Amino acid sequence: MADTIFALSSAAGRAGVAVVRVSGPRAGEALKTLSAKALPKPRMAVTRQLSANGAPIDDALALWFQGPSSFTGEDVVEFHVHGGRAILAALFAALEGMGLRPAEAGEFTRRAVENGKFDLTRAEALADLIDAETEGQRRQALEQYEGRLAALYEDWSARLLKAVAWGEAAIDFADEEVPEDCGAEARAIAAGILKEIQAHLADHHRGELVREGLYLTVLGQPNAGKSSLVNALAKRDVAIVSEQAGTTRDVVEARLDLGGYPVTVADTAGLREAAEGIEAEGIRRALARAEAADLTLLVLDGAAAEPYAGLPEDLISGASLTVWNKADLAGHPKGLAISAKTGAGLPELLAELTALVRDRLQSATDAPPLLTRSRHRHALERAAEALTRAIAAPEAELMSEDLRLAQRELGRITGKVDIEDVLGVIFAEFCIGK
Ligand SMILES: Nc1nc2c(ncn2[C@@H]2O[C@H](COP(=O)(O)OP(=O)(O)OP(=O)(O)O)[C@@H](O)[C@H]2O)c(=O)[nH]1
Ligand SMILES: [Mg+2]
Repeated sequence: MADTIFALSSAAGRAGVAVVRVSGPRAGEALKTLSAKALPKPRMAVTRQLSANGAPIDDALALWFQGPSSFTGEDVVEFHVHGGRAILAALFAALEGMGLRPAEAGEFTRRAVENGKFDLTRAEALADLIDAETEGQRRQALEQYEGRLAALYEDWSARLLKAVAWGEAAIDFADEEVPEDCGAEARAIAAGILKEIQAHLADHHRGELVREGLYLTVLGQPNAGKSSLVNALAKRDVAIVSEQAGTTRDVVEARLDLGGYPVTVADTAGLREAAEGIEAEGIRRALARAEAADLTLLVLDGAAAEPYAGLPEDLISGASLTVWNKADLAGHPKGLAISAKTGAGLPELLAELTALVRDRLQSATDAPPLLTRSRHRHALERAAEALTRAIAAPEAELMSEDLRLAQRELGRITGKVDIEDVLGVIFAEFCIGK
């Protein structure tokens, strides 16, 4: 039997209220002992004075969740105490004194998964929801937490189970009279699922990028105003600005929220040919960043005599967006004219950047849920490989083996791999009296 664990579930530090969660078979006993009263009705908030060995700890709000109707599926108690360090220390000491154990990271959610409260994709979504910094991340995480991704994978899994069952039948009853061609049925189902998995994989990593954020690299000649622009976009002084050409050497990063999506913008060293030493290393880093970036923003000096001098041709033509800076100086605004100094044109630039980011990351509201983790991607890739082999397999045995493999990979994503399921479907669907 599981032991009983406890942890501070709200953020650490001084706060108005702190929530301490207790989960496990002795959770109810903890509440009874500390409050010296009987358990309240489940899910009803009550006030209780908590004390240990006759010494009061705090006046708390207490909630009793009788398993399995709780977050973890076990008996759970929540103490809402005043959020002071000494109160928490006293409460934790009392709980430990009763033989309860501090929880490990993620242990409540892990127990919830183990008790079938949710699958792994929903547990991961919970982590994403807590980490979400932008609207787009929050929406995606919430959608996954509500089980849309789990439903998609479980649908494939359920259909694949039928294919596995047909495959088993093709082996078991190869020499007998069975009405359908079991092998062909299995292949047809596998082909249908394979097509859907391939479409799901061909998503340009949108869901993963929403979680992790896009990388935007700012490039241009020395003194073009790249650092000034990055500071203006970040609304704080992240990079040093000076009239000296070659000021920025290292890559300097700032996080932006563009249209609800996270973007890491990188300021880089100005590009010029006659650079040496540290500056040359800075340029090497700038070019490496440009290579790895999802988007590049080319900043040209609109007041310069030769605004393109020293810039590699492929960076000029390959830039996601080009802006002409120092519009306040130059009397000849070209293209998208901005001034990092006065702020002129920045709203237009932000709108253009946001459109680029949305174009990469946004999906239609009625679109199927996106793949959000490389863990899922790897499992789906292996499932697709197994399905491809299964469809082409010359013998029922080989086909079946690969169908099972694909099934196991899907089961890995949701955390449900169970051979009993296969047997259940075989008996339910075929009704062959054996
Ligand atoms: N008038 C005017 N000056 C600007 C503008 N943007 C930047 N500057 C000035 O141009 C000079 C260079 O700006 P930085 O932002 O350091 O340029 P950079 O591209 O980061 O330069 P490096 O780091 O050397 O590659 C500074 O003196 C800025 O004040 C602008 O829009 N208008
Ligand atoms: Mg700079």
